[in-house]
Amino acid sequence: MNKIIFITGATSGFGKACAYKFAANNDNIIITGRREERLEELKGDLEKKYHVKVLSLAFDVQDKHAVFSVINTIPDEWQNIDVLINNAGLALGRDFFEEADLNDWERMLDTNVKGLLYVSKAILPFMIKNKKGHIINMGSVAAKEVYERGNVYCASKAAVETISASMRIDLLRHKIKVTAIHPGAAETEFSEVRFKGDKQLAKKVYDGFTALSAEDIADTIFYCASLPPHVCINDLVITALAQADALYFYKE
Ligand code: NDP
Ligand code: 8X3
Repeated sequence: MNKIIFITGATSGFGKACAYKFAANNDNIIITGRREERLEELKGDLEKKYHVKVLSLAFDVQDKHAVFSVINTIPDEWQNIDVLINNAGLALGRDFFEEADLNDWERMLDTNVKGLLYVSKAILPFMIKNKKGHIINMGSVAAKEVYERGNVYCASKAAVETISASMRIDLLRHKIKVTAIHPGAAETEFSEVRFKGDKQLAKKVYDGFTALSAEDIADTIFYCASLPPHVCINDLVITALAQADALYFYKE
């Protein structure tokens, strides 16, 4: 197809699975994240397996100046971005409101909300110029229901849902699609990050049921991005069969 796909958080989980999915479709991929060595390894593998072009850009989405200076200097041949996948994000901690760490709250808001805003604002001029584009924002079931000790993570994803709805309205006149995807529990590095490296605690999250995989989410995003130009999936919730919403699971 040879579209250009810009993915934040491509060093792991959903973002990395998206890079493989779109590369397998012959699309050219801009992969981003903070861990440069992982980006270089992924770039090498995608180029070797799929013979597509890959541009790797290492930056922290929390760093406003880095976001704008990196994106503003993208080489000309990479500027016709067709799809932006705003996926970089994280949960930090699972604590009662009064016990939660302020630094965790700030990092979640800076990454999940402000980072998404910076990247979108930096890329939009390219899409507006081309009068086409598709922004896919990573929400969560945590945007739909608040759960105990989810406080600011849930709020950050509710913000992603609202920002997506607002973008969709404001970008209508530019013919830019906006899709928000809200996954339930998916086994990636997400819980290891949330529990700050405690692998046992992270693994327990997925005990007793078959969680979603990163590939399930990549397949869904690919589907949303492959619809005819006049069709847009606005808001999509996807969970494992064993999960009804953010709160209810059937575990064996
Ligand atoms: P992973 O931890 O596997 O991947 C997270 C990705 O985000 C990594 O590539 C990481 O890259 C990147 N990232 C995190 N912080 C930053 C930052 N400050 N700047 C740039 N990149 C950053 O988790 P998932 O793939 O599961 O999560 C992806 C998204 O999906 C997140 O927004 C998450 O909230 C959401 N989500 C996850 C669910 C799940 O159950 N797994 C369910 C619902 C939503 P690096 O560390 O190299 O910077
Ligand atoms: C990640 C899924 O249930 O941990 O957004 O909030 S959950």
